[in-house]
Amino acid sequence: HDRTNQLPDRSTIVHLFEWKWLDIADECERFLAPKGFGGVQISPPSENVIIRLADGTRPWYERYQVMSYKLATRSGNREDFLNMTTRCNKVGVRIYADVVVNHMSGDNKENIGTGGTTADFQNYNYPGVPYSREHFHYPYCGIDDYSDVFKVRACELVGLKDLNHSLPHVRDKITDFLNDLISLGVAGFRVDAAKHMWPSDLKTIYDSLDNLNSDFGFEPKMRPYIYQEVVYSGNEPIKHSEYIPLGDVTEFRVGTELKPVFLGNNPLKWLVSWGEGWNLSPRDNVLVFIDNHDTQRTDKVLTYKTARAYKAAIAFMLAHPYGEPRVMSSFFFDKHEQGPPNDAKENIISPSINEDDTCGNGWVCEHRWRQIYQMVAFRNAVKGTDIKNWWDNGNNQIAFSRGDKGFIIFNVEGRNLNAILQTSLPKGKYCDVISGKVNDNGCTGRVINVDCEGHAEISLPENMEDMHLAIHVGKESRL
Ligand code: LAG
Ligand code: CA
Repeated sequence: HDRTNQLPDRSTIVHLFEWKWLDIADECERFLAPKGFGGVQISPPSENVIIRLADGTRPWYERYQVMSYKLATRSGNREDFLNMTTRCNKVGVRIYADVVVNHMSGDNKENIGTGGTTADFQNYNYPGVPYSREHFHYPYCGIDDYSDVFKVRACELVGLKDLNHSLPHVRDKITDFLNDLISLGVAGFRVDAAKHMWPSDLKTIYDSLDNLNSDFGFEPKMRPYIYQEVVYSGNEPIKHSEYIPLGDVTEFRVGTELKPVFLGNNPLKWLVSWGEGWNLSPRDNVLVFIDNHDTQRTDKVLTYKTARAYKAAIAFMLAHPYGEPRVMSSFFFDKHEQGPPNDAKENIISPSINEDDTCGNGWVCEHRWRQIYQMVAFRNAVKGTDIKNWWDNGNNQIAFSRGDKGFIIFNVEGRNLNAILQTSLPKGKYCDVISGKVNDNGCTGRVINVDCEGHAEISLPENMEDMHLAIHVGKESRL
């Protein structure tokens, strides 16, 4: 396994945002494992405050307002959680928990959590943990200046009560919570709002974590994979380098940099130096993604709403060796705060699965889009290889191989692409994993012939459903 604790032949984590634990268990068995996904990032498992908006609906963001570390949310209870980790690990899919430990809730009209716990917000009293006033940063302040490192870490992020991690009691409660999750079979953590906590405090917490639980198939002495949410877009005093010695960091610039590229506003040829050459943090320390649950609600990145460019950007990210990739899987939303599909009793509605593998009931399920899950298989097939045969037309058409195992080509030029290119792949016929897939009769999409010298004649007309094409030596492509 690599540092992410995924199986050796896997490489991609999917964020099943707001999914229920039992649905995730089903998804691991029926789709994620067969398609080669390596892990799932789950929504925060800790009890959150129930928020009702003016129109009576529940916002997704209530899950970032903690009431206790009890595993009781709209995604499920402790038993459901164990069902998920057991069944997913059994089919080789790892679970990464989103842990919200920088803060508790904000002040809220209704005083009840998803597990029935109450609190005294004004008095900073959370008996469910327990925390009381002395466990929070004081004097109270809000984060109004990101150039002030002290404020970013010791003031309240959007009014959320800010824990003081220099106190052993606070660190112990958090450590117990994380170790509880480890005992239940998780493989690692997304540390929410890591930038808002001191690296030295986080180090103390991480050092106290148990090894992964071998009852779930982990080898002895395996450590949790920790990726820390540190939003950095340049020109800020808090940098990735402070957190990298402790674990990985989230590289948000992947999404913001690739948006203009795949919209045709920054020539693709520059991607020849993608990664550190674009001033991004070192590849061995970053989690990469096009969008997440926060950024998909802004106009900074590509999302399912800009599907053609989005699929290409994801394909590029998955085809490129830079970083450990995560793909987003969403529910449809019109309004920023809109929560997941739910019924009259406010229970989350499970996604339905259509004949063509896509989802219904309000779920986008980007990870079930052919152009996306087939690139997960591409990444698995080319694991361990470097970029080779870089080609560009000096502008908005590029192609490259991964060793002698995979080849991908993009056309954002606004005119047809016709070229004979070196792929380095073994002679044979390959099914383009973007326009189709392999079935009993061959390939439902375009077939590419590679000759005995590795050359292939490629045409990418400008008006195709997708702007890219990819082939590889795995069973999902080789005919
Ligand atoms: C994160 N990373 O550092 C999460 O990825 C992000 O989704 C969380 O914000 C944030 N940190 C805190 O965990 C989300 C929403 C906020 C929301 C917050 C708490 O983006 O909008 O704040 O969760 O639910 C909401 C209101 C605020 C209000 C606050 C407290 O939008 O106006 O002040 O609740 O009541
Ligand atoms: Ca803080």
